[in-house]
Amino acid sequence: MSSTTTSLLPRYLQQEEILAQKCKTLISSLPKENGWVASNLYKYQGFWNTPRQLQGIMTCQEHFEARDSDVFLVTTPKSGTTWLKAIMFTLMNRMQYPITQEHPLLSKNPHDLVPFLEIKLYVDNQIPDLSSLNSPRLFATHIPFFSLPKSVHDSSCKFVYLCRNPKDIFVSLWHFTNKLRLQEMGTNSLEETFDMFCRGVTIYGPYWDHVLDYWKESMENPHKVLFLKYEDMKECPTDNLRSIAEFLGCPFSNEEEESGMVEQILKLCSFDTLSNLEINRAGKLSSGEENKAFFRRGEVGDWKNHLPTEMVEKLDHITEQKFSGSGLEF
Ligand code: PAP
Repeated sequence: MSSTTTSLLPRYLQQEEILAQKCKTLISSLPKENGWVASNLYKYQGFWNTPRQLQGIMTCQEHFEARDSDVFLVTTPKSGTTWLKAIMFTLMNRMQYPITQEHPLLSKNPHDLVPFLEIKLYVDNQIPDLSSLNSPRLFATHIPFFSLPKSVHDSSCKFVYLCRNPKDIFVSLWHFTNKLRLQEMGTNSLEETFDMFCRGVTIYGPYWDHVLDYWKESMENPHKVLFLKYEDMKECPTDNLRSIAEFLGCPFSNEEEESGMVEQILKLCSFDTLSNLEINRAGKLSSGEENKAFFRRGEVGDWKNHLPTEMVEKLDHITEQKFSGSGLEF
């Protein structure tokens, strides 16, 4: 693709051409597969990445300086990142931004309020100055546990990890990536992408390895990693929100409980509220993705409407095998 054509593409579709030489050299030696959207995927430290994402991980591994008070919201893609970003932003900033008509979530997409480290702050070789941010700083990331910057491992920061049933993740990711493809690229077939998902070849995949590394850490260090499931959040959002608040050391006071703050936060962050806002119906992220692509159905079990029995059996079998003995199940 020529550089003129490349510059007309949304940032998320830009490929190897825009990388710094250091990253180009590295990826030339890495295992490679076709990507789901446009670019290739490269396997780095055991996980698959697009070129931009990989460069962002490397830059952030080199330059990010953690603080003990930092909070990381971690997910594997399509686990409910957008929802959890909305919830944690609202929770942690509830003094500064009470729930009024002026609340930032009403005019900004959650991805613009809680930036991803590797695909926003450190993307495209940027090295942001994050030193002036007030503590506790809230960052999001999809980076696998063992690829996190060393300063993060050396600090006593906290992680809230959200995972989701792999069948719903796969269906959500299949829809999402097809939406991001340009019309002339056509859509990926369910079969082809299913095969890749099962082989672990998906952004930040293998899914199971991502989840397991954080799960094990949460078992060993429950004060460091709070491990949540999308399905539990849907079933009992109030309990989960209270757990997040306690884990982060900002539990709801009696007055807040009595004023109905827990319910108000959940209503503001609900799929219905967020997906119907103008900003999320018509806006775009700076990287070019349409905000509405992050709001599809927001339900548990939509896989039943998409996956034939053989796919369900195969995915269940892989999940049972991978999670066997870990205590984690769906
Ligand atoms: P990301 O990891 O790429 O940022 P993420 O937000 O995890 O994406 O995935 C979007 C999924 O969360 C979508 O699921 P679906 O395809 O099964 O519908 C989206 O609908 C769902 N989602 C977005 N916002 C909410 C919300 N407020 N409540 C519940 N689910 C939500």
